[in-house]
Amino acid sequence: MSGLAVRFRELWDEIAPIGRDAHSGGYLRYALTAPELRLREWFRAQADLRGMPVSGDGNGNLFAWWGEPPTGGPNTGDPDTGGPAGAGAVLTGSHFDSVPHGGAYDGPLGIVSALLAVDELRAAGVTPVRPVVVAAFVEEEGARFGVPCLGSRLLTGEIDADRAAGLRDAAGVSFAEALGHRPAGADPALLGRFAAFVELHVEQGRALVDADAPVAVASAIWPHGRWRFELRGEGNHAGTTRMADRRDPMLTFAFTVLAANKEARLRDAHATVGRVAVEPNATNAIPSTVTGWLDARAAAPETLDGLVEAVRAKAAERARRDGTELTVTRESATPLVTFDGGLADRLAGLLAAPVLPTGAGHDAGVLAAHLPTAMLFVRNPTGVSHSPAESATDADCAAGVVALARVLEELACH
Ligand code: HGY
Ligand code: MN
Ligand code: MN
Repeated sequence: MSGLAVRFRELWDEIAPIGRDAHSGGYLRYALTAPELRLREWFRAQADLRGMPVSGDGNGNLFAWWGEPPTGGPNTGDPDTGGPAGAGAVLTGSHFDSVPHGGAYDGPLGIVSALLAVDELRAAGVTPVRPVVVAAFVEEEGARFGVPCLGSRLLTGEIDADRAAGLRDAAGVSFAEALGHRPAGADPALLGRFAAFVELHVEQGRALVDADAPVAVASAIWPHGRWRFELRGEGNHAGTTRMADRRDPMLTFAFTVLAANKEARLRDAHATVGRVAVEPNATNAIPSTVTGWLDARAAAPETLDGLVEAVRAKAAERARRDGTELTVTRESATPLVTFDGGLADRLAGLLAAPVLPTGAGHDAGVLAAHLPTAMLFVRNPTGVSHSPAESATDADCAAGVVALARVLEELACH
């Protein structure tokens, strides 16, 4: 195994146990909970070992600076001096948080690889002429507070700080309470210091396996979003209520899930209902309410719109038949992201790597609307993600570090 693969494994093994569920082998690293807070402390310690000062933006995002960090200011920007501190910085990194029982690599691989890429450049005697900044974005998965890419949406102003502050987890804890303060919101001064963002991420599919390549460059992110389907009926006794007398929201919900699956297949799109809440959630009680979340994604915006509208219409039609009431609420949406073509082509040429679209959302998808942004994917032999089965070999992770180091050298060191 190469020296870099050994160094990767050593660093990786420092975080691998953190938040890992012994039963499933998956990770329970929800934003700002104990495991993720431990990872944030690990990140600060690693940055400290490298002499990289860590700044925050008041939204829960962390930034480790190789080169001159900004000073002062409410978040970390420095509007008073307006100084170029950190001007033209190249941002990299990713997120630590996971979906419930998620894989080890989704997020942390981008952060560990960025730290190792800095090590590689330093070992080669390379010094950046513009700062290289490693980010740890908060709540990328939206697994705790329900809005994905919450940290990067706050930084860029794509979500209102008051709305974010009031988001609550399943235990009723607000984001502001978990953060310890109201999030600071948009930080244009800090954002303006970044000339580009490059996020390395484990591939969430098998395209690199099929291409027999360890690393790819991203071309686009499918438009996608989350819609909450709330169905209200009449709670009643499972044993004494005749079938004809029921107003059962579970029946409407079941039909809605089948409709989502069919409408997605008809459009070559993706529809998933992986989360449901039932009240009162008792074996011998007809539910009073059933709430399900639709995750819908498609290659084109109009296909996505058509899919969601078709599912909503079919659910509403079924609700009328079942005597139930339906409310559909969009909780988050990400438009089609087309990464900076010039940057993608430049990196694909530099790395001799294939260029791939993805159906997965990322902080890079949010930042792409605000600064030149690129993504690197690292091969995942199983192609599976958001599951303990997610994987990557140390050799491919090392190849990802080498690729990221070359990109950072290209963007920040000349
Ligand atoms: O849901 C997604 O696509 C991403 O993993 N947050
Ligand atoms: Mn994910
Ligand atoms: Mn991710």
